[in-house]
Amino acid sequence: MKIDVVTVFPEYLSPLDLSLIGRARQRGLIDLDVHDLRRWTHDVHHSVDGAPAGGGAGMVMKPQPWGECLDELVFQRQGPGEEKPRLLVTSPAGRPFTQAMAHELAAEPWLMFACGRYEGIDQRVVDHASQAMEVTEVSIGDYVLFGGEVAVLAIVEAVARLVPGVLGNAASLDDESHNAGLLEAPAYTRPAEWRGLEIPPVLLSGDHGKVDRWRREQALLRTAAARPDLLARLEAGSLDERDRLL
Ligand code: 6GU
Repeated sequence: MKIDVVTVFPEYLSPLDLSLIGRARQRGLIDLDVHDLRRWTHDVHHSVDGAPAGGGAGMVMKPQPWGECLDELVFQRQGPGEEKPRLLVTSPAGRPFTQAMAHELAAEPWLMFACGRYEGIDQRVVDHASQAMEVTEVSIGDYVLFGGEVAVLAIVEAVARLVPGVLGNAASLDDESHNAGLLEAPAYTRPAEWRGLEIPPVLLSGDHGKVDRWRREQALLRTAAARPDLLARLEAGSLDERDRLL
């Protein structure tokens, strides 16, 4: 998978060199480039922002550097018949990023992230790019960040671990979908007793049926406590008879 990230703070993306993502890059599973938007400015101050039309606080990113950036990275790089990237524009006003969207993005051959800063990017950048490629404005949650860089770190990590070969143990992905729509049960590892607290004995019983049942109950209890919205959204029929007895 090819990933391009365009930002005014390239060093903000340096964690992508580390750990599992860094290893996936070294192994050629992910081809990731980070670009400095200021490369496509022409004035001495390398300015990328301007006052909002209509007035108001903050600054808006100018369309010109983004336009020239996309011209170079997308249109001039494209051979005949080649695919275009899926463009993701970070914005607190975007579509909420979810595990379902992570799966959707993991199936794309080429992702390009445009990190918005200040009060966002001139809307014409999205409107113009939409004429040539699929553009999705995306948010990672209902809170406001200074810019999209941290959002891109989160999204790239969630997507990369779904790319075949990136995760060492593919079984952990199966486990996740098995638990679809519920939070995970709590996890423990030895010692069996630590500071007077015990691992729930069922987990040490060796009875896999009982362990599965216990995990299912814990997942339901945790979800009801922390995310009642998720329980309400569970597909009809996904709760079985024994769940109903809880
Ligand atoms: Cl993608 N960008 C910004 N600036 N704030 C956010 C966000 C994105 N997602 C949640 N808050």
